[in-house]
Amino acid sequence: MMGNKERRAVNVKGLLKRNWLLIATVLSVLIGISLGVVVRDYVSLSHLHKQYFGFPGEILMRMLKLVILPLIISSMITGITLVMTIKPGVSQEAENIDRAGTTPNVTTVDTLLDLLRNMFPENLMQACFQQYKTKRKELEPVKVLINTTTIPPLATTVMTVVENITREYKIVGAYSDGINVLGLIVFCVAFGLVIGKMGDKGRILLEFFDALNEATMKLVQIIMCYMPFGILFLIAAKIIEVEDWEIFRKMGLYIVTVLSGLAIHATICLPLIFFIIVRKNPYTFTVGMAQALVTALMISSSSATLPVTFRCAEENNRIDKRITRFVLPVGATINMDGTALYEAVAAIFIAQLNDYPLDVGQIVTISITATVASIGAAGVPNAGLVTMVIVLTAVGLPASDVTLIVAVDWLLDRFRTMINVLGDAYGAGIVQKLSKRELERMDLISDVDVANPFALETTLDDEECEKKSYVNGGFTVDKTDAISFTETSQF
Ligand code: 7O9
Repeated sequence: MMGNKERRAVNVKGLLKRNWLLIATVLSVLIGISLGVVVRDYVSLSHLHKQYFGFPGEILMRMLKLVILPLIISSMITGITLVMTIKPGVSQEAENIDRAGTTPNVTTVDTLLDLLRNMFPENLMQACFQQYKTKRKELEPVKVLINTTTIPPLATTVMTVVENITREYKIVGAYSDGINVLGLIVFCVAFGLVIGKMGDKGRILLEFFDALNEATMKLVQIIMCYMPFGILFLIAAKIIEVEDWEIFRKMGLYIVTVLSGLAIHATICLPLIFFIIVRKNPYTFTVGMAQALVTALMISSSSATLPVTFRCAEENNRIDKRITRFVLPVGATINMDGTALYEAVAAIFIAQLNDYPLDVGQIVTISITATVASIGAAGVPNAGLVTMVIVLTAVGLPASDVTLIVAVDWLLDRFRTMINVLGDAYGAGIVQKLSKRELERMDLISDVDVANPFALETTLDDEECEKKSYVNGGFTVDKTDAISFTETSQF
């Protein structure tokens, strides 16, 4: 018999073993902060040396970004077989898309058109590293004759010439740096659907992308071992780099407001939606995502966190690969709860600074534009500033006021990214629940279904099964029992 003490020791050991990466990451954050503070206070580094100091962190970012492309391409192509059957009426953002009114601002029109243009890239290779962005060029001002009046006694004609009444612009297209994610996603969805329809001929491509996905995930596993070290230097370098700490005191209330909003969203709103639909403990789910959340907080990019999000969702929260492969990349691209919330709070803050009273209509406008802007952000080069300007101009606030919040943006970016990642993960959990039937149906017919080559684990409960025996992937399963089986790939 094992004593209580021994059992506890084994428990702790098991806990450490299972969560060593998470523990190492959290420790590295703490060490990084201390190292940063010490170096900042006691060592005077030149600007150049500060940049050298952040080198190990830079390598981490490069490695994470490296795997994004093969990861999303292979995921999207192999994971979309469910697109036809799922009706993803999940996120609250989706409702807002329909209601989004037009804003009178001209750059908003261009931004929206760019979004559509980017969905159809003219060159697939180029889409891997460049996006299209409209630039406007003003043409020579035109003098326009607007009024001709004849004064009767003199019979003279007076002409009023108004200068610059019509400003003419022309659109000059240009490409700028950044992955055209929307374009790639649209292409991969179409490509995946076509492969799925091709039957036997498409099988080789499906196998290819599936193998690519597996291989990429293996790489991610290796990269994650380097993560604690990289994060340590990433955070230390950031602390050394920031010069103006006073600003945090001045903007304290604003920071607290944004953080409280994000906290309420993460601990009440999202878990509530999750619980209502999935009927499982949302906080266990959040704990399962911990590694991804810490990563997001440290690197402030939900796309670079994507590889880690995949691992947490699949390994800890047991979300089906067919769901994560579709939902997570799309989520990382368009579902940014944290960003939407942040932009709305920022706009209201700026209005208050300007003593600009906002009525209910304007606050609704801010919420809707902030949501739409956050959905489109990934399709817009220099998105951070551009989307904020769109929100401000929508209610008539001066766009130049974004400079007021830029100083603390890097800090808030970390937190809103964390919420963005959490929102994506919850989305995947909810979609999994909503498409349970479709998943099970696909499992049953997978013998004849070419488009479902993945090894997966599924639990069927008896009320949802028809009462007859069937054969599946070499297993004979009696459906009258509650069964849990692992189905092997048919390839
Ligand atoms: C935040 F799907 C992927 F992984 F391929 C993918 C690749 C790139 C998805 C998105 C992107 C991308 O470029 N996204 C992007 C996001 C581009 C510009 C701005 C933002 C907004 O970022 C958030 C914010 O600033 O609030 C936040 N930092 O979630 O990453």
